[in-house]
Amino acid sequence: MADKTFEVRESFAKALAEVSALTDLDKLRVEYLGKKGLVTDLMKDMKSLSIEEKKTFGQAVNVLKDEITEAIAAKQEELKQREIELENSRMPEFDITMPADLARGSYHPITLVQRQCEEIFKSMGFTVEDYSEVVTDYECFESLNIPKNHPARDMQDTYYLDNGQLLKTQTSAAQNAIYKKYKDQLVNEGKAIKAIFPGRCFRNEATDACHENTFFQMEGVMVDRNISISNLIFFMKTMLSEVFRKDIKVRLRPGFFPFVEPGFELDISCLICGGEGCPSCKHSGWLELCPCGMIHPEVLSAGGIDPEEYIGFAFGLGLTRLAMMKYGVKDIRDLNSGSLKCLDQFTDDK
Ligand code: FA5
Repeated sequence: MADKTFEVRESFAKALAEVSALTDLDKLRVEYLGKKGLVTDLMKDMKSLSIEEKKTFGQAVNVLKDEITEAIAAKQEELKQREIELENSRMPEFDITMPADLARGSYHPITLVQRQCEEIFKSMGFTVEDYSEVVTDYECFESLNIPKNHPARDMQDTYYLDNGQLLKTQTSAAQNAIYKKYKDQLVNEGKAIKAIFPGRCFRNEATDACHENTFFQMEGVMVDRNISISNLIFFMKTMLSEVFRKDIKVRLRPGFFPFVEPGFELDISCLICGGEGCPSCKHSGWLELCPCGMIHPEVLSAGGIDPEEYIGFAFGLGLTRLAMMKYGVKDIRDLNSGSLKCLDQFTDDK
């Protein structure tokens, strides 16, 4: 019987020496240690032996089994190591101390304009709020005095999700939450609500030089006891003169939005064509930039603020269009294109 363990040991050693891949090693393990393997078979042979022989033979088989198990584990380690070395030898050599041979990254022009606006409004006491892109119908429309089936919904072709939520079409969707967040401070501490909330908006629009289906807006609200249209105009003027640092022509005209009363459209003279008319301004010489108005009493009520006591203004700045005007980008679609040709140029403005 001792010969049998010797034979199995010899044949295993030979077979192991020929293994050069992990998959083959596993096959070998099954061939020797598996349920129907050669070592297991040896045990079956013990039936015919005396008790004394069984003891000696059993011990010999167990020793063999341990040897094979250890040899397989060692070979497995060796093969894994070899695979790693092979993998490393295929990797290109690089020196991490060398300067990168890449074009420099840059902030996106919309990020630059957004940050600039945030700084301007922060310096005037506004807080910067963050808000989600997926919102409820209540947040985006109903709390803004736009009930179901209101015609104003047609202006914002909306991407609805299966669960009834939607991709926000306007940053105004954050207004209700902001009022609720700060109303106690307003009432108990007499602290005016002054907040801006930049964010990405989505509308199922046919795109052109000044319309994208994904674009940025920055909402701003101020609520206190004695707010007037003059306050609104002051903040709009300050923001625009800080952003452009030069004289630009603006015009204010009546505009309808169910969540403000009165409402205005604030347009700027197109800086691409100097007001002559071009595709960027739909050949009108003016670009709609920042609708605004005095917050509708229903909207304040929905936010838990008593409209008999408090009043406020709101505006919805088109940040993407502002970036176009500031940097002279003629076609809004270039800004979302990921085109390095366009975006690389903003590197020095970091
Ligand atoms: C609104 O979205 C209102 N929520 C704005 C508002 C806020 C009014 C607070 C009153 C009070 P409007 O749909 O006009 O309004 O969009 C506001 C601005 O976002 C536009 O003037 C424009 O600058 C920008 N904008 C709108 N649609 C697009 C688009 N498809 N692509 C790029 N910019 C857009």
